[in-house]
Amino acid sequence: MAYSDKILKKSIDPTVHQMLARAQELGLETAWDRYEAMLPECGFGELGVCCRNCNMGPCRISPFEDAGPKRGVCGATADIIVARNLIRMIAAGAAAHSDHGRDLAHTLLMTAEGKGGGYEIRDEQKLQTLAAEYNISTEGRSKEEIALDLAGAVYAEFGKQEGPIRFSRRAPRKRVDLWQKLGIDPRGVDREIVEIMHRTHIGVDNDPVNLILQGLRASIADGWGGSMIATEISDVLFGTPKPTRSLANLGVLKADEVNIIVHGHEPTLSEMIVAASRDAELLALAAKLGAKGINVVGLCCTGNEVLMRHGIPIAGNFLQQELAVITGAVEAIIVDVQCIMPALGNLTGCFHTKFISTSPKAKFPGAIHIEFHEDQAYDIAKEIVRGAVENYRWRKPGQVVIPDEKVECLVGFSTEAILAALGGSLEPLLEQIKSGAIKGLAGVVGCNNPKVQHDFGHVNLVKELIRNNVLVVTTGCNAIACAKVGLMLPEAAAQAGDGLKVVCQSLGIPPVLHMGSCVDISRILTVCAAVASALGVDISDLPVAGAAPEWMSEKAVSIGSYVVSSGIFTVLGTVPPVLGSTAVTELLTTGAKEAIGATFAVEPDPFQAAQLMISHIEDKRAALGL
Ligand code: CUV
Ligand code: SF4
Repeated sequence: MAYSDKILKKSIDPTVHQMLARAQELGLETAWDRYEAMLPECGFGELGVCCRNCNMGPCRISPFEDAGPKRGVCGATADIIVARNLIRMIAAGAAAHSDHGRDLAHTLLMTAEGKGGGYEIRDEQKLQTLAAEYNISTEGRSKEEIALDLAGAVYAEFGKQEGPIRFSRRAPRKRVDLWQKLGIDPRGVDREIVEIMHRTHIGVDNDPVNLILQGLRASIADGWGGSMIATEISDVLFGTPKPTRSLANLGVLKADEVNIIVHGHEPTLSEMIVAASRDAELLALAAKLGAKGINVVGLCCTGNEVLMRHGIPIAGNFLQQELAVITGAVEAIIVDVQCIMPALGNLTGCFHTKFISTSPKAKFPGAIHIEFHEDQAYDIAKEIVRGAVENYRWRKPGQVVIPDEKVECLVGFSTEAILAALGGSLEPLLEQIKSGAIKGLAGVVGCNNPKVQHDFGHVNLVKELIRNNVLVVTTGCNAIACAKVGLMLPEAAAQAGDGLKVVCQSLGIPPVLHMGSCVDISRILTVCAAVASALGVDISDLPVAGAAPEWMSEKAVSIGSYVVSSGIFTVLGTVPPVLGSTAVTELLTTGAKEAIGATFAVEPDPFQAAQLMISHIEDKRAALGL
């Protein structure tokens, strides 16, 4: 079918074209329509020069040299306002990731106390490793006893006053020394977030550099604290991901089965929904209602979690959430927290689809709220799935349009799985990097954003990198974009440069490795730290670069900040709201190099972005004498 240019320009994904045409036919709006209706977006907001931090304002600084106010009512300049706004974004992002980590710590605690309604400790090996890291004795103790101490220890990281955050010591000694020298070694996860809110209150910190440094400190507490805790404790509870085959894109929805979408972030919910979908009683009920089975599929990061651990198919990334509903084939979309569009309430109202919220922290207009509690996890999950199954009878087969596209992928590359693929040590990877067969490593991550053509930046940046022998590790919505175009198959090695191709073929791995959800960017940090330590250098010395080609969330701002704070040059594909301050922009894009050994760059064109990353990698190789 031929689609209008208007539709084709919105995405490179054929399922998006098909479903946008379908939306048009049904008179339904999506994020793309709402984005267009929003244009032109607020210029002050875009530049970051609007301040609402007190009620003498709102104030906004004129971007014009010779006209309009240059100071807020309190006297704050554009530099101060931009810096304050930026670090408030970091605070929100770090809070989101870290609260996710805290919830996992809570689940571990309940499980260790025997009150985890169906959870168990699946990875004892990892439990032992983490216990050793925290100096928790393991001799002759049950896994529950060890887990109880570990849960207490990781829980305490959030409320610590003096630090250090244990996992931050996975960073090479040189990096930690640098953080300490700059005064940005985090003391506790919550403390750094709270301090941002304090410092950005009217009349507190009014030095842009001092503000940005606090932003970096909170972001480090996210990456090496909250997010890393989320990742590690999820592995203890649900198992550390191993290479697994699955499918990606909207075609994973099934015309003859009950379709349940898990959407959001925390695996505590999605794991139990998956388990409940295999319940014999519910399968029998589905059969009785004429469905061939119960098909759970994922969206966004919680989708990545169950994809990595159970091979649960992934229906799409952030901008596909509304499109999944528009297929008319979804009995329930079950959500917890983060990246869930409130638009789903109205939209599901046009279909038989039940929109079910589960977190006391996240309620939505038009949703049915069934609160999820860890101590009765399985029972609640079963009730939710039962509701979805019963809803199958209301599906209108005439309204169902499911795109055909579903693409195979090989996922599950946790740090441990990568080591296993390498035969147990990093040495073979280091050898390939030294020989130049692999030029370096790139972490490509982040969201979708209707400001840019959906998946265009993700896919083209990654293709360009592997073509130039850069091994790509990915998480979040970039990972889903890559899976959908077949870049996560060992066969995709054919699209890699000669050196990378041979390495991938001999190891049987794809040139693009799926490391998980956004909190799992902590896995990338762990790998980089291990490589740097093995070479006796800092992370900033490594031929490594990062990118977020289509980012949109505050979490992504925190991620970018901790990645740069960890010494990794990072290219953003959409412009952050900082251009209203030359001082802040220069600090982030040049000044930071001197201080922390890495900077941000902004480059919307993915081919140019790849060039920036490759030339950075080449400079680092040269400096290492490679
Ligand atoms: Ni990471 S934060 S749109 S899904 S990557 Fe996807 Fe969770 Fe951004 Fe959200
Ligand atoms: Fe205006 Fe200053 Fe108040 Fe911000 S803090 S709204 S710049 S007076």
